[in-house]
Amino acid sequence: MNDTTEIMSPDVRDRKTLLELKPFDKPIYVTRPYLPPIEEFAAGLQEIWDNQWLTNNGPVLQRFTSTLSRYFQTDNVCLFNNGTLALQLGLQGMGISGEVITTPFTFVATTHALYWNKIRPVFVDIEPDHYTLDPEKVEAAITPWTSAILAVHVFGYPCKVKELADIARRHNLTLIYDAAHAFGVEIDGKSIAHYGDMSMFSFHATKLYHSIEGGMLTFQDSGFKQILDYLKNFGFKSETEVVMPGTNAKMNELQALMGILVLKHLDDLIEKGRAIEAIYRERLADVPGLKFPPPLPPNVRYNYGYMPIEVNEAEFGMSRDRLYEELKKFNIYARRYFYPLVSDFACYQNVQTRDPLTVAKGVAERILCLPTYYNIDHDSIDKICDLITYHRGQFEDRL
Ligand code: T4K
Repeated sequence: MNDTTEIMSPDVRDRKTLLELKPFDKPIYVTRPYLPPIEEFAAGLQEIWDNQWLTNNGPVLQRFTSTLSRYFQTDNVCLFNNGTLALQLGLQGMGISGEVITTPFTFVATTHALYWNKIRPVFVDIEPDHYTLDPEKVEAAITPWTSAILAVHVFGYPCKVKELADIARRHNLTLIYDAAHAFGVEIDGKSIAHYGDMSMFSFHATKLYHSIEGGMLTFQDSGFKQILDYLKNFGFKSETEVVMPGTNAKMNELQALMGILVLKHLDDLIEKGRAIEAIYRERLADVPGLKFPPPLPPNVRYNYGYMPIEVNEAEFGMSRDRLYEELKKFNIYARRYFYPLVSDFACYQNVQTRDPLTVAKGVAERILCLPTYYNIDHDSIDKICDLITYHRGQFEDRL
């Protein structure tokens, strides 16, 4: 063993040459939607054809609602045509106003839902391990105008639910979770849907669990369901009565069918994601300049919907953006979720933010979500790791 080899990590020692690494024939995306066996979908379509009923609280939608009620062990579920409208209408139905404390490290729809309710977002910083709202920063940002906290279980990583619940209780604030990424996640054997006053789940095609497009609210107050049913159906109470200015946010029968079918495969999808994450973690653990979120505590059941890593340019020898571009040359489409921060988008730049958002700004510069989905084969994951390791190796050679 010579001196140079001694200081190299095992991954770097085993690294492939660029000649051995060829671009993928087909694009490797950050995610792909799970598609159930087409025969199962066809059988469901036949039923929809027979019913000649496509939307407006049809029988498949009703079955889907009962299935989810059983899954989440609550009747307090309401389905929508997407997660954005679910959150927007949930906020509206709860009468949230004034200021809401929220995270800038999320998909822009979280903040848009506030905007459409004329609520002022108050962005505060996240914690560095799992990127969820920092409870201390939340407490420091409370003013007499604060009505709620809107926290995001980003990448399916649970927020600090106990601390946030405690703050909400002490300051009499409503606690709302954007759980768009967190279907299937549990804390202490209890679904994440049961934390806070209301949670929104997205069933968009890019999510681990999906219904093509779709969204769901779960909530604590059973009286709230009636209001949500009005809001998503133009405010109709009966054929001749409109009790509030609602909109059209109904889920249709085809979405509901997909949702029912994908649910049957959820455990398998989670298991496949777990195996993929294990390969990434093993292959890239010792690569300098790459950071994985620390493993979650044993009381959390995770869903493995995303595979975020952080790229530290100084140690990795290449910026996150450069690595993202290099991967693209090999037909690998990793994604920089969530860069830019929502607070940096043109439409929110004029929102006054007292918190310097130091952690969130750093994470947004370093974050990269690697491909993970049920039918990506393990050789492809290995090849992505080879390529990342190759780039770090190039840097090591230059040192
Ligand atoms: N809150 C949070 C925290 C969210 O992340 C989201 C949505 C929401 C709220 C709002 O929920 P929804 O209203 O969407 O239900 C995607 C999704 O469109 C969006 O739902 C999601 N978050 C966000 C994180 O990601 P894009 O712009 O990255 O999607 P797109 O079209 O670039 O797709 C990503 C990759 O997925 C593609 O490169 C290829 C693959 N793909 C995508 C689709 C649609 C497929 O293979 N097949 C497909 O059908 O936003």
